[in-house]
Amino acid sequence: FSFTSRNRSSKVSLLTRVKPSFCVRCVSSEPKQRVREPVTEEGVLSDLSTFPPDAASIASSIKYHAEFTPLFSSNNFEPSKAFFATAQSGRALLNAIGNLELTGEYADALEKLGHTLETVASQEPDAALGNGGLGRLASCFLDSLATLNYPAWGYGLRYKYGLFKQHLTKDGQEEVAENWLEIGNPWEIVRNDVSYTVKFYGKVVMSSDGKSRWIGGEDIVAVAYDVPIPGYKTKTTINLRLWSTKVPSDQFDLSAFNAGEHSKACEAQTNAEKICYILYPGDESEEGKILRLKQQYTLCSASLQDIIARFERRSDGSVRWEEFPDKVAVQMNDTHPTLCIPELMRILMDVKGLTWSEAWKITERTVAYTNHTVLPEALEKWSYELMQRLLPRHVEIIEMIDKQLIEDIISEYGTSNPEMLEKKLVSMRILENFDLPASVAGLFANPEENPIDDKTGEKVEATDADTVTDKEESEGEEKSKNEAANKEPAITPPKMVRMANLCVVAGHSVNGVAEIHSEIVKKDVFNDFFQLWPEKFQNKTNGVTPRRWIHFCNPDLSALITKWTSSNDWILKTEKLSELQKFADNEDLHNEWRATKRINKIKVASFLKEKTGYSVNPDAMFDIQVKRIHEYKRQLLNILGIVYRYKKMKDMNAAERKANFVPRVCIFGGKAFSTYVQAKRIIKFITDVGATINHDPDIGDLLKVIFVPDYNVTVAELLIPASELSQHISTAGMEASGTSNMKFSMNGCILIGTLDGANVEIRQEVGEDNFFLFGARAEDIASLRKERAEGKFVPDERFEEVKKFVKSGVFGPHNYDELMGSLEGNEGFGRADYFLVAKDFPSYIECQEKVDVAYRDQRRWTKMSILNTAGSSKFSSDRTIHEYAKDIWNIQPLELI
Ligand code: HBZ
Repeated sequence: FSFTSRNRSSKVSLLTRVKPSFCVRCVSSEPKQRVREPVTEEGVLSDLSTFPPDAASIASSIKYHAEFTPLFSSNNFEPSKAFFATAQSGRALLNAIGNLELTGEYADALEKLGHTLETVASQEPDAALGNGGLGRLASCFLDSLATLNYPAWGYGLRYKYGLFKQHLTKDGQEEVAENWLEIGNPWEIVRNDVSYTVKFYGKVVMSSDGKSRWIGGEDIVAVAYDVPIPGYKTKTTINLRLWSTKVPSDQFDLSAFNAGEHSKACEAQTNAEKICYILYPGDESEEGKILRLKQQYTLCSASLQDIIARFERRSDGSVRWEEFPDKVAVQMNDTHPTLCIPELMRILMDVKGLTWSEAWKITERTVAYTNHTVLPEALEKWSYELMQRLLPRHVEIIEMIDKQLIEDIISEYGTSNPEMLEKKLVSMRILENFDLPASVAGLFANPEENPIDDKTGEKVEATDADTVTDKEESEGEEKSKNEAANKEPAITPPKMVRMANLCVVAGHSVNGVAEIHSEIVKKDVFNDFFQLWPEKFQNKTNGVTPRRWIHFCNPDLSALITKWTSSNDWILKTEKLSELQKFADNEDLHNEWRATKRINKIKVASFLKEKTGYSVNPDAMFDIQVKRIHEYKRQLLNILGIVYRYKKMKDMNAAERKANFVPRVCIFGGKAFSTYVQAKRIIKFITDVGATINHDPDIGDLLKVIFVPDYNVTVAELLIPASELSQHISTAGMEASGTSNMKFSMNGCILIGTLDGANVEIRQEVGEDNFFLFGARAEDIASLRKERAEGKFVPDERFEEVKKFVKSGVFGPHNYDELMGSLEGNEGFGRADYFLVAKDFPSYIECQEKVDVAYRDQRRWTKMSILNTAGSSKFSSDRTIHEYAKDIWNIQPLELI
């Protein structure tokens, strides 16, 4: 959307969602003062000095926009000095005009044109350029960066098809591609003047000056699409730069086309364009793997070229590379942008002529890494062979970094304990399943025979007694040959590149995203690195933007908070939310609080009716679990708890049922990755259970189970304000943080959860009495799993009953063998209840009974709800961003003066 004011046209917008990547910042030497840049080729992005325009001019702008989308003119561009990760942000319109405080004017203007703001807003597609928490976190960070006037940019890929749309059929989830760009995207500005060549394949050659040079075999072009991100109540608008890929114009094979070989002529074009077709293309096939690696490299290469070009432009002809890290920070949002490390090294050495050690110092000071998962299967590894084919020079650099790491480890630990040293090397090396370099291999060949003097680092000469005779040696060889002949041929494990290890080695900072998670990162996932470099490790507890997640999505609650805290300052200073504590028992607030929640629940009831056909009672408790479907998040525990409840209800007469149970509407939502079979079975099971219970006349309004199709940011904005209980019930130690837990708590929802991720801190902040806690603790999980695997665990009788009930066929002809089997650890059904559903089941259902008791006492419940909102101030992404800025990026806000 373009707002045209009297004498200037500025474009202000927000994106929807994008796969996350990384962040860079440049630091101005003059903090607190925003310097007007000379005109650059980057054009105008965010001069908002003439805002707000009046309603009439907005109306004329909207009308104008409907007919013609103007290209951006190129003056007065005020680029931010830093950049950050890409994001998944849901719809943009209400957020953008809300941040600019133009919602009223905009609504008036639309009315003059015969439309309501609500209808117009609902037309915007929820572009899905991210997967879940990771991408949405980056969006919240962009909102906070802009709001707090930090000089930061986001970079990402402009996928044509983001995350799939989820349809629910009788067989469960069906994925449907959605071209969110089909009707055009008014929030983006194509920058044909900002494009970079990205190379793949080819070979490395030595040039005459003795330097390595990479000659690429396949070139593509990455073109910038800019998405402005306006901050709240500030003139600052930052940029999210998304890359779209195409073939270089001189590479279209005209003669092939003219000769009628149309497909051949278009091949290069398709190859280039498919890099940005979809988010997370399936990577089971070799082609899929290549495509994903191409995506990652495109993002890293184009973004770094862009950053470096900007740094050079601002250096006024005398580039001092050693200052690069003072001006630029790259925050790698998970491991997807890891290739930034060898790419920055390559550019600095091979293109800018720096030495290895100069380039290494700069790279180390520039990049930092955020870890978002402890699941070993989610820590990315790439096939060495594939990477070497696609990016031969980068692999050389990675090998050098690996070699340097080996030297560092040896110099730290010495060689007197080869066993310990070997363990360290095996766990810490970037290259997995590789032989040791010749320089150190001798240490481990036969440590007994080749001791190394710790002090001199030299081999101690073997004595006569140690010497193996030729005969003994050949006998030994013969024996091994015979053994080998009798054995299955040994499978050589594939050589891999461990991206997370590379990030930890090269980054000057490594952070987890909640206190407990950062502790696990130090004590477990990267413990060897922590022992070597303890100073690198930090915690940065996640946060969410209170603009989108309270103020815009829950306007009635926002107004209530403003009324009871006497100002709307809390939107920027969330610590003011704690002022609600003093009214936690106030009856008037209670009444208003409950009325607000009820209005939100009524909206959800009509949404559910429209999407699923089910009618629900708005006076029932709204109990919600919405998140990606994953075994560790334990949607299975939730639904088995519901089955238990249902079974108990069935065992009672109508009067007993009514007396014993609080009516509940249990809402699920979330997508399963298309190849994650078990997650898809969970969806199917939930919908089957729902179909039975919802049609059972004995049950009526006492229990409804609804799976909301196609859960996305927009659906979250509707459900969260209506929630009363929300479930964050992952196996302890497995959820890095969670961010929806923060959004629910802010909106006065009470959480039931394990001591995992940010739950731990939420419980601390809102008070133990205002959080329903159950389940095993993270520190006990390993021994519980062991006990389970050894067959020592005896499941609770109630759990066994529930499984039997499911298997009896109440929920349809399907037998759910695979799902139920996974909880028993039967042969063929994977790891024996690895996620400890059976173990936590009794404490979960007992905790749910406490929830019912609390809900019956509406005064108690409302107080708990108020205290959740009041205690949620820590979870604003403004707090998180201030911490990143201070502890990792070393940047200051730059206010527009
Ligand atoms: O990042 C999530 C964590 O599960 C969640 O606990 C945390 O709150 C959030 C933000 O820190 N992680 C993801 O969403 N991860 C991914 O989406 C992902 C996707 C593909 C991968 C790896 C991770 O290859």
